[in-house]
Amino acid sequence: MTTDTGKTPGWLDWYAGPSRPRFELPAGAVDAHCHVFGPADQFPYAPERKYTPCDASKDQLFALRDRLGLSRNVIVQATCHGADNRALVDALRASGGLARGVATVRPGIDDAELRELHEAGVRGVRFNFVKRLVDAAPQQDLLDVVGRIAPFGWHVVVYFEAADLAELREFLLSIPVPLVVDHMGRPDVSRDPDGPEFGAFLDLLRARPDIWCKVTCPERLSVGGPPALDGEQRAYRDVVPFARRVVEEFPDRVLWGTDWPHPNLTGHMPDDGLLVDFVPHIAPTADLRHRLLVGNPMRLYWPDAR
Ligand code: 0GY
Repeated sequence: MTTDTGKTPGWLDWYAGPSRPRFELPAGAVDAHCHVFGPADQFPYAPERKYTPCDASKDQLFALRDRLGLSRNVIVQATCHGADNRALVDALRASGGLARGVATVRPGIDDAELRELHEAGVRGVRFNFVKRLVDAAPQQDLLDVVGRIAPFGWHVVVYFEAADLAELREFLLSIPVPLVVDHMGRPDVSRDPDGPEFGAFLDLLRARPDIWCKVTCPERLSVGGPPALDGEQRAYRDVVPFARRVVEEFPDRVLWGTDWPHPNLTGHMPDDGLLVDFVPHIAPTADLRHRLLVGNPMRLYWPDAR
């Protein structure tokens, strides 16, 4: 439920003053999943939104990037801005080439608008199937969007929950451009990583070599809760077997990101520094970490960079 004047009741603000990670990121590391929200007085939230967040500006995002030791961002359009990509484009333009974007577009968008998005740094569109976040869009509308963006060489980022994969699988596999799946398809991590639910997700990744996976959001997926701040990195341990499985089987098509400013979390707001410290648990070798944090996102979003 949202109000016109303020944040959704119970909204948790992002964590100011995150710790500096103990894990030293490789040079050139990319935060491949993060958002900007507003500021609302400049970039109002969409009337059809399902929540009203706190503002989280481009400057605050870039400050986080620098504090954590990251080099680049992939900014993903969040549902609270609907298909109004102005805040996203503003952030991309201000980034000096250090950010790429994933937009939300409707089928009626014209080529001039798509070109403008491309020039700003957009390289994909997001299809959100999470029922609490959006009203369902007809699949034909989504395929029409795919037809429009394919000539630009863009991909489709998909966000769905594990319970909906069986119903979506055929449609997802029919999308004729690369796919990037958010947050490992949101597994229920209280289940067995070797069980049928996560097995179905791994089978989706096996079905096509151009399906990528974000091994993101341990703070969202964990049922074990936040880290015990006892000097050892114990955070989100229940997510490790899932993420590690994906990283080890698909090392060349995994991406990592903070998900800052962490919309719709209940319970706790993560310290983004600890999210960086989580990386070595899911990518246990320097080679895997380099692919996850640098090589893969650069290949997908900055293929021309040297
Ligand atoms: C995320 C997760 C969420 C929200 C959105 O676009 C969005 O509103 O993606 C969520 O609530 O799970 O990736 O930021």
